[in-house]
Amino acid sequence: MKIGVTCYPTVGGSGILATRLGIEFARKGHETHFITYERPVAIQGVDEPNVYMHLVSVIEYPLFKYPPYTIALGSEMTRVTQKHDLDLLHVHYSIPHSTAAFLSKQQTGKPYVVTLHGSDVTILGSDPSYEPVNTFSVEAADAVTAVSKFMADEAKQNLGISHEIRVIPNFVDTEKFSPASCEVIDVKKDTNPEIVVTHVSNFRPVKRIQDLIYAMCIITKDLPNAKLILIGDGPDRHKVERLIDRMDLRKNISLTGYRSDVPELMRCADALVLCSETESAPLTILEAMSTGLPVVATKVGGVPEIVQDGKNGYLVPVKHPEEIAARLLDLASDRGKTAKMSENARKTVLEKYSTNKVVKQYMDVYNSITR
Ligand code: GMT
Repeated sequence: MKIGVTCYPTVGGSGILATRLGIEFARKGHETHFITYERPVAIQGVDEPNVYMHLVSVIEYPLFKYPPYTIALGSEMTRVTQKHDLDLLHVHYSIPHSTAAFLSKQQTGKPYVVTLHGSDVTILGSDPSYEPVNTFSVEAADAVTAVSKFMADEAKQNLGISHEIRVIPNFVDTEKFSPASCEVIDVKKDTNPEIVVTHVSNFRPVKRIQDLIYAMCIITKDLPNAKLILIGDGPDRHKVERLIDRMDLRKNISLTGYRSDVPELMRCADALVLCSETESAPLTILEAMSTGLPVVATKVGGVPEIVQDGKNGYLVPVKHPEEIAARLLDLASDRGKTAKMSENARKTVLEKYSTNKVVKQYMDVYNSITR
């Protein structure tokens, strides 16, 4: 089979998921053609067999305040579909990709799959600037999938989608993210921390990293050497750094920036915290759980579909740093329970979120619309 994949190549989990899925598909002997405005970050520096890249070019013109990207993308979709005889297009994040795929289908007759990931449904999808055309383009798809039940329900309620939506969860490479001992020198040589906590994100306001800093401020009263490793970067970084200084937590909190050794860093932690105000199916939670880390996460969106409170992690209310702190203190004090949670976290991922199990579900969708 030959598929065209479109996603946001440089920002966000939807692009990472789309890229990993396209690569897995190609590894199974199929052909994947990425149709994007840049080479996806998740495949930079890697040459994969059966994977092809087609970059969308957008012509600037003095009349254009907003160059028409949707037309440029749809045109590239049509060209690639016809030239390489693609069987289908799979677009991740509906705005504006589903509209470009719809337009392309009018010319090629080839089906398209839309995967709903997050703010394309919860925030932007219902905005009048996009709503009628985006909803129409999703409804007109040959198959629609969502990364969590929460996302599927939101699409029905928020966008009024009546199309059947198949829930296919996000997945993680369980070999790459596997439990092992900590080998990162600068974490190992640390001052015997009572607990090492980590957080990985793009530092957007929605992640509410400040709540985690407040939680660290609380726990360091009992655990003076507790450590937090913040991995990633983004718009809130300076705000976060200023807060760390103000709370005098420099010795407890390190910011690593973007790192290519996230699995190794996770192995040096005892828990991961994600305190976002909304999430549909966070990859970082799956990666941490796969590494055997109990997760402390806010009870929002699709998170409770993954984290079972008290079993493989803890759920806390959003905007309540004291609750995050209480759960971290529990994890630090009851090592027996923490070890059990760690085991359950890994087991959850192996049962439901491994690459093979999830890729097969997408294959079923592709087969059902190309037969
Ligand atoms: O929706 C967004 O704001 C961005 C989007 C992305 O591209 O990362 O995030 C969503 O999709 C991810 C991949 O499925 C999920 O891991 C994130 O939970 C989800 N983010 C939100 O719903 C805020």
